[in-house]
Amino acid sequence: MADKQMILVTGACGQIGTELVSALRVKYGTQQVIATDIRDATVDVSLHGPYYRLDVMDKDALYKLVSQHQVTHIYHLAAVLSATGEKSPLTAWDLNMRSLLNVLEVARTEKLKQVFWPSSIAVFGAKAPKESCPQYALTVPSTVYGISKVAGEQWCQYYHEQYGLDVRSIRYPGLISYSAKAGGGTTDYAVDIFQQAVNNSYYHCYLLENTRLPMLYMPDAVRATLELMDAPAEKISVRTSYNLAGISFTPQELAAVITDYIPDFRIDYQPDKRQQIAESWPSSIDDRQAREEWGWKPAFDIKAMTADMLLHTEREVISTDCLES
Ligand code: AKB
Repeated sequence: MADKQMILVTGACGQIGTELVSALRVKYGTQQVIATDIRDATVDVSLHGPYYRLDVMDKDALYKLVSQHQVTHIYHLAAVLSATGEKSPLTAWDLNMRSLLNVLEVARTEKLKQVFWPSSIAVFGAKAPKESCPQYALTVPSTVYGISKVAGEQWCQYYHEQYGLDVRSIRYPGLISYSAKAGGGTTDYAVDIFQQAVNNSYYHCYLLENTRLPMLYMPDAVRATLELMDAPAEKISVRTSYNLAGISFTPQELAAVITDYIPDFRIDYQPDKRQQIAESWPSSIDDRQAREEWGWKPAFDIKAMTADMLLHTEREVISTDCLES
């Protein structure tokens, strides 16, 4: 039996939130998971449990919800991603940092049991190794999103060391899912390509064909998150954020696997500004520490992920009214 938890999720209508909220509700009970987002709820998160509109920049509103519902755990997912962040760097910095500090402060003062906060492979930049990028490689990012993730990781560690807050984090690679749109990231092509392949047998890719990036299928990402949060505290030595690896591939390799299912699928390549961001990131990640400390192991390879994505993309309509996160 899972411990009694009262969980609040920010950015619940986003790509991770949509699936994480469902998984948390299955695990802890529908009424135990309060989904929040700045926008109107999507059907997925509102029909199946409590939903509140919350701007996590509004510290008072956050405090109010936490105390009204006796929240014990927060999964803080609301964020501006890499590509959108470059369009408005100061807004991205402000949103990503201030919202995290609001969450850490409410967790500290209200004595919450745990906080989860997603970091990203975007913490790495040109000074980190491209292949099998280690846990403790240099983090000198080139995007404001990456800068906010490096700073956020340090704040998480600070709250753990200074106040004993049990805050845990994963450096997600590009996430691939069918329930909600990806929004504003550099790795979004690996989601959009499936919609376009199914509907038009054609995809115009904004990255070059040989751009290899670390990716992870959403069921693996959700399981990793739950497993990290469940792990005994003494197993968690990284209080910044854990490297996590799943599948590394190029647009050309992904297109080749899609062609096995949709033989007339065609792709062409025209790099835009996101190419530069992608080139600043590692192409594969060394996640030994997560494997050794809390038993992380991905289940999906590129073939299994593609088969599952195509199966669900055919059947489901992707909702378009989600916040990016
Ligand atoms: C992005 O592309 O910005 C995100 C990420 C890798 O964190 N998907």
